[in-house]
Order: sequence, then C-alpha cells, then structure tokens
Amino acid sequence: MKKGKFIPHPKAYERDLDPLKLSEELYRFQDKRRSVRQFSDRAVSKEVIEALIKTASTAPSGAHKQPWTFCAVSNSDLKLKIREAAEKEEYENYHGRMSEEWLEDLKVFDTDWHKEFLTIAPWLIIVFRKNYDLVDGEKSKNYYVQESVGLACGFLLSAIHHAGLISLTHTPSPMNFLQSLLDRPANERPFLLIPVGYPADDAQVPYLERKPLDQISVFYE
Ligand code: IYR
Repeated sequence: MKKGKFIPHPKAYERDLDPLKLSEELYRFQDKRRSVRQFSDRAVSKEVIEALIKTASTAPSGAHKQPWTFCAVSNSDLKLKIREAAEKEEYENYHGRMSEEWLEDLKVFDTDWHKEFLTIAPWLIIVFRKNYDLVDGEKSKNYYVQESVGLACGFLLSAIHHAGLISLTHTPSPMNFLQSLLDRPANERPFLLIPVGYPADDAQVPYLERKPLDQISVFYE
C-alpha cells in the first residue's frame, strides 16, 4: 500500500508524437533565446506575468516544498528605488570589487554599472529563495533550495521566451537591498532579478557561440 495519494500521470499530449521532431524543434526555438539588455517600455499585462509565474512554479522542487516567492514589480517608484540601489552596488563592483579577470571576461558584453533596464522594462520579477518555511510561526525545513529555485528560474526564462518576450538574468551583488525594498520576511533571500518585457527596436546582443555537443556531453552506450 502506498502511503501518499496518487493519480494517473496527466498526459501532456493526447497521442504519441515524434520525440526527435519535438526535441529538435524546441532546440531550434530555445537556441534563439538570448539575454537582452536593451528593453522597450512597451507594456506587458499583469495576466501575462501571472501565467509566466505559474509556469515557473511547475518546476520540481525538493520534497515539493516549492521554496520560492516571485515578486513582480511594475510600480515606477519602486523600480527606480531598485535601480538606484542596484547601480550603487554595481558601481562598487565595477570600481574595485570585481577582479581584473572577471572584468576581462565581461568585456564581450559591454556591461557597466548603469542599469537603465531596471526602470525601462515594464516588469521586474525578483525571485526569492526560502531556506525554510514559516508555518504558524514554526520553522519548517526546505530541501535542495538552490537547485529548486534555479530550476524554477529556468522554467521562467523559457516561459518568457515562449511568450515572445525577453528577459535578463541580473544579479546585482550583494542583493540584500531587495529584501528590505520589497519588505520580504526573514526566511526569504533574493536569488535572481529578472527584467521582463519587449526588446527595444534597436536591441543588439553580443555575438556568442554555444559550445558544441561534444564539449558539453559524454555518452555511455
Ligand atoms: N552583475 C554585474 C556584472 C556581471 C556579471 C556577470 I557573471 C555577467 O554575466 C554579467 C554582468 C552586471 O550586471 O553588470
């Protein structure tokens, strides 16, 4: 006798489809996803952001604890406060806190401490990880929190791309200011800041090549 409650596996497709065709199609689509730094101020509806967050929350997590909170910010005053705080930290990063090697590695991206996208993008989704839950004031343990929240962010980025929108994985460091600006409880820690929107008309992305399959995989047949 199983101790949990089980249901039949919900089939995503009605009938058998061709996994090779589907996987190659998805690869070609996902290969076009890029981190973009030049956003348009074109609006995105709250309903879209809600659906994106629901998709992110379909990610697997340790003991299905779903140890995440997605804070979606469209309020202009708050976006400005976030930008000012992020730029303050990034200024310090680019002027002494990052190593020469790190700065060298970033040259291809042409980044600096200015973060206009934080006020231009219609939405900022700030993902928080919950190291533990608070249930009636009692601490309840979460498991594999980094892995779980990383997976949810991956799902979120794919969902954003699938919706025809763009995103950027932004990690102003340290990110503690987000905790207070967004008034999050002590069991939550900022994990990733993701601006979401449309690309600016003249948006450009750095020329990058992805590693070929033989450099990222080993098969044992
Ligand atoms: N957080 C900084 C620096 C930065 C770090 C990495 I690693 C990147 O891939 C890109 C940027 C910034 O956002 O500019």
